[in-house]
Amino acid sequence: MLLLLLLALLSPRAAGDPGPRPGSWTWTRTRPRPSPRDSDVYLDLDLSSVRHRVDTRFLSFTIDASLAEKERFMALLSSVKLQTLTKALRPAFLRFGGSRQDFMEFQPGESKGPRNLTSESCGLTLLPWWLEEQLKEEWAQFQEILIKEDLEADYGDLKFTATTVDQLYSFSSCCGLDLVFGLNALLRTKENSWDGANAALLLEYCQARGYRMSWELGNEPNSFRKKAGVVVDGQQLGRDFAQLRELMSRFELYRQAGLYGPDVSQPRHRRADILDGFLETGAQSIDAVTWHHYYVCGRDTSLNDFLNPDILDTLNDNITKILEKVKHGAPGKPVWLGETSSAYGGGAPGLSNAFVAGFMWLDKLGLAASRGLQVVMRQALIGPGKYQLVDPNLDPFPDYWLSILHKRLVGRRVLRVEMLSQLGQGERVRVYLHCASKRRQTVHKHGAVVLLSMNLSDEPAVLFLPPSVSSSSVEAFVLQADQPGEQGVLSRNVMLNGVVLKMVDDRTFPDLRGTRLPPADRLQLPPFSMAFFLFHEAGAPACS
Ligand SMILES: *[C@@H]1O[C@H](CO)[C@@H](O)[C@H](O)[C@H]1NC(C)=O
Ligand SMILES: *[C@@H]1O[C@H](CO)[C@@H](O)[C@H](O)[C@H]1NC(C)=O
Ligand SMILES: CC(=O)N[C@H]1CO[C@H](CO)[C@@H](O)[C@@H]1O
Repeated sequence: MLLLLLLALLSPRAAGDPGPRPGSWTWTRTRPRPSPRDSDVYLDLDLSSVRHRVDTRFLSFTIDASLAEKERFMALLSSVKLQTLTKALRPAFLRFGGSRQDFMEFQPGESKGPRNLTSESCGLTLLPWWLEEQLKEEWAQFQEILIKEDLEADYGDLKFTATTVDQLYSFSSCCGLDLVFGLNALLRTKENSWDGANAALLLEYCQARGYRMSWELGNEPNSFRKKAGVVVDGQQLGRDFAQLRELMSRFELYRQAGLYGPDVSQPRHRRADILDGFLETGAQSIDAVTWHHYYVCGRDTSLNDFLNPDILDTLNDNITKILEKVKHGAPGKPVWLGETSSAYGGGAPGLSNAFVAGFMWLDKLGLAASRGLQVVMRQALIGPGKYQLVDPNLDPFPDYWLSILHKRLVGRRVLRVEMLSQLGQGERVRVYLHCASKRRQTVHKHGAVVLLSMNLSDEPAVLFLPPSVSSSSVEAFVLQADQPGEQGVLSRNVMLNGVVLKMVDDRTFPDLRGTRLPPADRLQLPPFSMAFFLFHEAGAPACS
């Protein structure tokens, strides 16, 4: 069943008019429709067939391995506040990796942590507030050193102990996440094949402790030359993965465990060519093909880039390229964005942690699902740089709030929605459609769907709804910066339906309910806004 959604535009405002205030979005009752204009946007929805089904852990995230550079910072993972925020993002994978993973060596030793993790032992290991305050302060300073190391791609060897592994596992297990551990691929023999001896020690330790987890090997192997003066070609890397798979098969706990790779950078010039060779020899060994993506360089970008639909579209081209390679080299393998964010090099100061970063994040989530990518791992939950989900004080950045709404509202089934015309507007309105999350009771009973939408420009847009959807009640979750206008998007505060989002205390979330709206035939999407519109009684056959 194809339905038409008509999206019309309000007439342009007079110059000098500051425009509607943030939070001033309104629900408009049915009025006679204006006749279609050149600038009208028609959306074509298909509520009857499932286009793709993504993983239950679609929205996942990473911890950058740099957190382990000083073991004491791993204790930050025992923060009450961080665990509260993280639990709300389950189910998800937690990938531990990044540039430093290929310089890390495990030093087995006695473990101090509790052997069996129960909800009681999770409670016991929480960090006392005074220690948390002290660590956060030191961590904020230490980040500067880490960022400098990253800039210079200057990494020293890094030894990590059982304590690091215990704290990482305890965090992921207490928060209900599935841990993916990135092993060092730069431990190599004279013949330039992978030396798995150190990994064997780690697997032994983890099995003895009963840690259920999955594995990766190597981070952005296409830049090993730059980082370490070592060249590993794709076919050799594939053989290294086969060797790791063989190693895993010797451990009862890891015989069936996941192995993901090769975590190559996004396709640019010939950089992704390593993927072709890798798939020739390594495709059998892996459960998903992983690659990384950033839109721009953090030191060389601008607000315009963050609001530019052409830049958002480059991800689509990258996905096409990767899917082509996988179709040829490993047909049917799931494809994951194994590490991704707005800007590489630690993010863009003032942008990657501001409200405006949400356009890249929400568009990436929508686009990746619509192309059938199974998992998207956000760099990073916590770490150095500007693109984290929480700040050095462990308070949420705007993208955290966007993530939590996505997790709560958006289901696994991806539906088709297309724009039939948007004359001359450069796709500044972007929409994606999913069945609502299973957590919403209305999805089975009434075929509830959720429309992900954003407006990248400075004028309000009106969404006209087709009859089937317009007879449904709507729950609207409209996100805006707490400051008006184009500069307002640089704010680090985000409002949900006009109210700034902020934790009540370390264990208590603010009200994240939407605004219930009566059925009507149009919705207003304010300037520079993102929104989830949940249609409770859409009756989508694909969702019931
Ligand atoms: C701890 O785990 C082991 C093995 O997983 C199990 O046999 C044992 O009963 C557990 N002990 C407690 C106290 O839960
Ligand atoms: C991938 O995206 C980047 C920008 O992020 C672009 O420079 C590059 O050309 C794209 N590659 C392909 C193959 O589309
Ligand atoms: C709010 C809004 O519409 N701003 C933009 C929303 O999208 C339309 C259609 O592309 C643009 O014309 C508006 O400027």
